[in-house]
Parts: sequence; C-alpha cells; structure tokens
Amino acid sequence: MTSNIPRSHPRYESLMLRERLASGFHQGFVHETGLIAHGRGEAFDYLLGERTVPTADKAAKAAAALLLLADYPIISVNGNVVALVAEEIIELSNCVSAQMEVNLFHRTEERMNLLISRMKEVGAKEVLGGNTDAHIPGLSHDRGRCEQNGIFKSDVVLVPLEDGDRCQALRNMGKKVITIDLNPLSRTAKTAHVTIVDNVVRAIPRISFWVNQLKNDSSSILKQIVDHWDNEKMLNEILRVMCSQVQKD
Ligand code: PTJ
Repeated sequence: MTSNIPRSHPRYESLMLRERLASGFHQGFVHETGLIAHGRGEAFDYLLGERTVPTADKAAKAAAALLLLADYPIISVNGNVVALVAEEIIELSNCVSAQMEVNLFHRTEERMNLLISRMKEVGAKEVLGGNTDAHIPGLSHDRGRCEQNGIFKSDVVLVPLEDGDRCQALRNMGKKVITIDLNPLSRTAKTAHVTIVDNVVRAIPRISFWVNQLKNDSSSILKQIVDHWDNEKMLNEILRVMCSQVQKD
C-alpha cells in the first residue's frame, strides 16, 4: 500500500477502506466496478452515520440465528468482500462451520485464482469456487456457476454485496438468503430473507458476536428469533433513520 494518510485525518477509517479496495484492484482481485460499488456504499453509510444502527444489529442477530440453525451454511465471497473482510469472514466461517465459496459477478479464471489464493494467504483452509460443477437455475452466463458441494447444496447462504438476480435465484432454489447491503432500496436488500443494512466491515464482526452469544441456545429459541424477523419492516425503519439524518443535516 502506498498510503500516506495520517491517523489524525478525520476520515482516516473511511480512507483506509478505499486504500484496501484500491490495493485489491491493483493486485487484480477487485473488479474495477467494485470501486464504483464501494462509492455507492459509502454514500449510504454516511446516511447511517457510519455506525451500526440498532435495527441493523437486530438483523445481525437474526442472521446469526439462521446460520446456527443451518444444516449446510455457506458464505459467498466476491472481490470487494475479500479486500475488506477476508479474515473476519474466515473467523465467522469457523464459528458456524460454514464453507466459503468465491462467486463472482465479473468472473474470470484469473480473478477466481487470485481470490482463492488471497483467502488462503490470510488463513482459509478450504475455499470453494474454483471447480464449478453446478449451475444456479435461471442465472445466465458465468454468474450462475457454483460448486455442487458448496452454494448448490447449501440451505442457508450469506451473500454480502450482491446483485439482485442472484439473490432471487438462490431464493427460488429454496435457500434462506442473508445479505449485507448498505443500500436498503436495492433489489438484493428487498429480496433477501435477512438484510443487514450496514457496512460489511462492521456487519461481519457483529454476526460473529451474535453467533457467540447464541451458540448455546436451543433451536426453539433460535427459531423464535428467525420467525419474528420482519425484513420489510426493518427496511422501512432503516429508511426512516436515513431520512432523519438528511433532515438533521
Ligand atoms: O467481485 P465481483 O465480480 O463479484 O463484483 C462485485 C461487485 C460489488 C462489483 C458486484 O457485486 C456489483 O456490481 O454489485 P452492485 O450491484 O453494485 O451492488 C453492490 C451493493 O453493495 C450496492 O448496493 C452498495 O450500496 C453495497 N455496498 C457497497 N459497499 C458496501 C456495500 N454494502 C455493505 N458494505 C460495503 N462496504
């Protein structure tokens, strides 16, 4: 990294996230449009006050319950996710015994290999996605490519920073879908069973936190958390938070 950003800079944390994405882009594993996607995320994060709002934390708790209830959970990762939270994803996958699979919007073999290597460099033992032998029905081209023993077989999928088509296609396969998306108006946010409207750098550690809190609870308690989750209501609450921030400023 070539950054000379002083720690005292008021936007230090935010600028460091940009640096990580820029570095991932220069290394070839973040797609150029990932930089644009991040900028959109930043704008929504401003409206949240760059913090985990209580509703988002409740979503992280529901996501943790869903992952703990899963028979075959999987965490789907893309370029931005690896650039921002590779280690945190590995930690979460260990906590809930989930597989990790690289699944890309802009798929090339080169990016797949770089991302799998990067995940292994920072501690992942196994990362799926390189040997695709199944297809998510209804998704055209390479976006639907996945592994039979990974996304295809899973019952609960965590798909941070996604595009709406894939989220819907996974739902159509009967899977429970958890997403992390700072844009509460996106198709993904509206389609998932549990949407965490928060920055992925805060959301993944919060899911791990809740997994540790809930891991000794009975499945009936976990089911209650999931059954009481109302995603549409939560998205409306988040929009209210964002609108109040605009009015305040
Ligand atoms: O690595 P690839 O090829 O799979 O491509 C990844 C991107 C992100 C480029 C691709 O999935 C894409 O184009 O995504 P979208 O459709 O732009 O959606 C990304 C969503 O994530 C947007 O709604 C953003 O607001 C949101 N977002 C961006 N950065 C963050 C975020 N949400 C949470 N945390 C972030 N840091």
